[in-house]
Amino acid sequence: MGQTIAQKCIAAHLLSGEMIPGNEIGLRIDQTLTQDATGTMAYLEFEAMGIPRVKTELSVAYIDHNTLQTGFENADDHRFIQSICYKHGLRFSRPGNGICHQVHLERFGIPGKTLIGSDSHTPTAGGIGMLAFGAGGLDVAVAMGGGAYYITMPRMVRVNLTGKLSPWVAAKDVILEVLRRLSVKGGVGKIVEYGGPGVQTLSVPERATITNMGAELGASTSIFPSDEITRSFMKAQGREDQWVALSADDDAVYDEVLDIDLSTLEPLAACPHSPDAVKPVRELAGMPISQCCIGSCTNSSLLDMRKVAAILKGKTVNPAVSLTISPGSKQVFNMMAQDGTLADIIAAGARVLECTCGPCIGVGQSPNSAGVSLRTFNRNFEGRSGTADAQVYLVSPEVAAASALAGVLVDPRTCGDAPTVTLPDSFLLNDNLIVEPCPVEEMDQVEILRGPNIKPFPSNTPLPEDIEAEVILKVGDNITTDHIMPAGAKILPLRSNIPAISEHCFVRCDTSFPARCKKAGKGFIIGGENYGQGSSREHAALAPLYLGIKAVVTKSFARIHAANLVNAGILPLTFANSDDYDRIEQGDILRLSSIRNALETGQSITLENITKKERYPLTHALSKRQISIILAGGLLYTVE
Ligand code: MIC
Ligand code: SF4
Repeated sequence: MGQTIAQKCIAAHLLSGEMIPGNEIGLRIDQTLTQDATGTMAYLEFEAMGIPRVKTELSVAYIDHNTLQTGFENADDHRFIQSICYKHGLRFSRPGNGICHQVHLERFGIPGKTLIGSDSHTPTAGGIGMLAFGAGGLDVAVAMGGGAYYITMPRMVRVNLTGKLSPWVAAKDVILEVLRRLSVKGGVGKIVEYGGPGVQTLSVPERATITNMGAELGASTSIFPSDEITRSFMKAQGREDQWVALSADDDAVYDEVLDIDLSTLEPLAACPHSPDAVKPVRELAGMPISQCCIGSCTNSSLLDMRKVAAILKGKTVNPAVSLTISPGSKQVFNMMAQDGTLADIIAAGARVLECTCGPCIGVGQSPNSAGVSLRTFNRNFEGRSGTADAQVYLVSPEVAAASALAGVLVDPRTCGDAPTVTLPDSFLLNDNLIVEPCPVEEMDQVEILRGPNIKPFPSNTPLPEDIEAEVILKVGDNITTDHIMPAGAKILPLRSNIPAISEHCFVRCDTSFPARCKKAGKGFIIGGENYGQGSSREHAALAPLYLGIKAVVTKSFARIHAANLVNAGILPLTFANSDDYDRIEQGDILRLSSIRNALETGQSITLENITKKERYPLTHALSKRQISIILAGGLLYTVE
């Protein structure tokens, strides 16, 4: 039987397990990446493992999230990460070099190789044919040390692309269409693979926009074939020698097939507050807007910027609108400066920001109260922009730029001819913001620079035999890690300080959560479907751990968050009958009796509601390996 692209990559990297959907498999990881907001923890964990040099083919640490530096914290973190990289054999991408996923695609991604990154949008590299996963920092630390990365063998979805995008319709509209059809839970437990004749009409940056937002489907990852288009992109990046062809076998078998005729698509928008609340732009046209933000790891390529510049050229941004532009990388920024597109953008009145995540993670540019913001980003969760009542719509760069001029949401198909822009035959190659590690013989002399905000990883004890505790919080469906552990300019500087950041845990849902946890000393969280979707931030597990949360019981979990809970030593359990969720109230006292024994022996698990005098059967998806991690109190206690 033939294989899919992902199955080929998995087979070539398989260290343990069988490639049967639902089974745990261990993969050899060729490359890792981190960004600064998750990186400090990942490197503290790597240090705790005592491994002198990274064992991967390539590991890169990017500084792209926390570059605001309103205090010493971020700058201290940058110096810490830089010194770690220098000593332990990683490349360091200095602040100003760009957003991790964009730079990785340009400079380091290799078709057929495996990559894990401590950021949920790591699958962006699937646009160049890499098998790339978002993971918690601890999993990345283990992979840097040469250990396997474990996932549940996913099922395979094929998105069959035919036709060609019409003028003014963009790659963003392709992934918004997939989100509209599949929803934010539709990709859970699956790898989304793109194929069909339509693939040849999409450039690598366009493919990367699509794989980037596969994260919003909840998919394990997304991947495109590596073909002649990939080859010319790599050639233009001076890396043709690293190109390999990669495609699915003709008789590959998929669990699900989705057909999309590109020529039937139209401009789309994801409405507040979920990436799958997708509507045609034409239905929303005329809506007044006050902000447009163009950039983020989804849409910040040179191609995107050139389209935007062509739309803005010779015009002025509407006085009611603030338009920000964040190029994805120094390469993009520099080329915009050289080819004049930057001048067109500046002349039109756009506010040009650094090439970082910026507004996407709430680091600046929060909209006005109840403001309508059009963003080319990938997430529009409530409050993520930093303004609690802002209305964020996710759109293509074309829609954002045309609307910024009009002051209202416009369907760009009403704006005349679409800009025709192309990618260059060769990109500007200048890796001077990548710092190489020190020679091995010098590493002992390298001092690690630590700031006072960097606090150790929270400790845990082995899982007790019985857990009796209160339900400190009950939440609904689709809780994001932005709810659990918010980001933004005020909270992000505390990413290296779990005691301090845990004061903000769940405050978007309930401001008294941290105080009530501390008072109770231990507790349960009850959640609905798709609990923990969104970011890979392990802080969404470490802060609850620090606050005494012992188990989270839900209707279902998002993949990366469930793995982070296990790594932290918090039990992720699910209701066998999802109606039992309704029977539990916040404040109820729950009990898990003989839980160690039940996990070790595979016996059924029952949750006792002492307050209501009821019992609910529970299930879990833990592998044997994960059970031993939970029993030990977390992954760090099992690494030799
Ligand atoms: C995000 O988009 O939410 C982030 C910030 O990039 C996160 C990582 C983090 O929380 O640091 C992600 O997507 O994993
Ligand atoms: Fe940065 Fe936003 Fe991309 Fe996350 S989604 S990596 S915050 S640009």
